[in-house]
Amino acid sequence: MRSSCACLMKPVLHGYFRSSCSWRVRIAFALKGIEYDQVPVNLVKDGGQQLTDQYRAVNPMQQVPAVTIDGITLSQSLAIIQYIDETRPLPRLLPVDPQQRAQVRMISDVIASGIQPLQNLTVLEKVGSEKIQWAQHYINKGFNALESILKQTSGTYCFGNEISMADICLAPQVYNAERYKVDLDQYPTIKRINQTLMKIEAFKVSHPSCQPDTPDQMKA
Ligand SMILES: N[C@@H](CCC(=O)N[C@@H](CS)C(=O)NCC(=O)O)C(=O)O
Repeated sequence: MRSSCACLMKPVLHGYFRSSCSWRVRIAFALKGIEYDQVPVNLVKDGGQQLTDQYRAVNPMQQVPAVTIDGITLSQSLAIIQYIDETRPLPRLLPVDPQQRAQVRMISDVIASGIQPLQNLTVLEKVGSEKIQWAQHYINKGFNALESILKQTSGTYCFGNEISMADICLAPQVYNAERYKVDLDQYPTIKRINQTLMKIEAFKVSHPSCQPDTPDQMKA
């Protein structure tokens, strides 16, 4: 149930500076010019603060991000971004045309469902000593598909010449790829779009290197 009072409160993002899914939400807030508060959830400290009973009450999946907004708490970055887009319409993060909208969702899902979950902390812990090779393998597999999709759909950005949810997913995934030393020269379209995105203020201010919980040694 939404109350008008809740709509006046700043959204609260439960996130982690280095989490690519949290960065997606930070980019969306920045593009929309929405002020929000951050509650850091350290995914590694004390065995992982996402695993506490207190945080489980916020997000039963025990992952970040979660956002409290307009009196409700949402998890799942794409659901959060689409809620923000539907309730704070400009600038639009998804096209109006149903076919174009579906293509933006398709690109976003290739990343959010097909690539990112395979580098999740809990997954990599199960993989054990081969974790770097595992992460590289699945990022390369996903980027091969993504590169061929983007060759068809991209202009300046992932879908034509407007920034969309697809770009919001792309930049954090490229950040993860760099972290796992994936050779991005194999993916010229992904690399080109990412270089363009990295010059945009909303992507810069939301970057993992400059968040309230970024450790000093990783601050830009
Ligand atoms: N589908 C979820 C995925 C969320 C997710 O995987 N979050 C990661 C950080 S990017 C996490 O909290 N990992 C904690 C863990 O693996 O324990 C979303 O898009 O929000």
